Amino acid sequence: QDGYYLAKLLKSKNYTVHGLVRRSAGRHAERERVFEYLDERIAGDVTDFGTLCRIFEQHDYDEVYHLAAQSFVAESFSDPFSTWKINTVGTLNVLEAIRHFAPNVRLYNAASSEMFGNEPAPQAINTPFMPRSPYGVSKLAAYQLVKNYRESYNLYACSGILFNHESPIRGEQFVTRKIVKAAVAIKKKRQKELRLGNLNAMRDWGHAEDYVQAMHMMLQHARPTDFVIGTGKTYSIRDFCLYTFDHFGMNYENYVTVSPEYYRPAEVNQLQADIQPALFDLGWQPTHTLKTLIADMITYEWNNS
Ligand code: F7E
Repeated sequence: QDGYYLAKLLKSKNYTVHGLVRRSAGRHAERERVFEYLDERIAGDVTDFGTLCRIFEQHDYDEVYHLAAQSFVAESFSDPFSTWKINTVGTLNVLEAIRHFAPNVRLYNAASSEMFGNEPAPQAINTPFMPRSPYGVSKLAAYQLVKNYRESYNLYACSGILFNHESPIRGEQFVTRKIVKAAVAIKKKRQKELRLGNLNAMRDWGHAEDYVQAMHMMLQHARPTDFVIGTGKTYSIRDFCLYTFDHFGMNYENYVTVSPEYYRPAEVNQLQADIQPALFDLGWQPTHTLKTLIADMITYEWNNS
């Protein structure tokens, strides 16, 4: 999702865009679509240090956006080892390869609001980090590594602590896409009910298309600086269900059931970004509200399912 919108943005600014792409046997249409704006696909994987070294040795990049991750929080509880390897060791591989072969590159690293855990909202750059999942821990270690490499080796390396961001092409396991997909399928009489986990968790949801703008702006900033990126608003999963089903004149309570299988061993209860530095120091602001985000997701789902 983020790679797609970022490549689209960079092409509109006349960049040449290379994407690091893992080999995959299948040709899933949605997976293919994310490559639409790439000038070149470079075969590789962030867990493979040798390949990263070769790539940075062979190309003279100006900017690197490190977005690769095992990004599903629930999966990180069932497979913490891969999560750590991809998210933390993967970031270390990128940093080491850049340090040796491309020390003048500008690096953006995708950090996450999951690093805050249950610290009281709103969360800011100086809020303590108390992650509640192997995913959050892996992202926090990667964030600290980026900071450490910036300070130790004088690299232009910074992290965006991004709160949840969604879009029509969000992965289908994430709660927003799951709700929108189900509401459309129920309206089209292809599905009868939707099973979800904790409806009381609260998230600060923005649109991925807005958030890639912030990534780009961070790399144009005079000094490498970490920023918190969100909308500053927070809503529950229940609110998201209510607005989405309401769009079709349906009451979500008639279709949504709560199932313990979707509960997590530890939950992050409320995320809400303090976006003052993003507004005033970075000059970025979101253009979407939760309702325009939902409308965008519904339109795509309706036309493509
Ligand atoms: O869950 C609750 C679930 O999986 C949101 C990733 O991009 O944002 C994302 O992480 C909330 C949680 O995203 C279901 O318990 C209820 O409280 O959509 P999600 P996430 O875990 O917040 C952060 C910032 C990242 O960095 C991550 O990479 O929704 N929830 N019922 C459910 N969640 C899912 N997936 N499925 C359910 O049925």
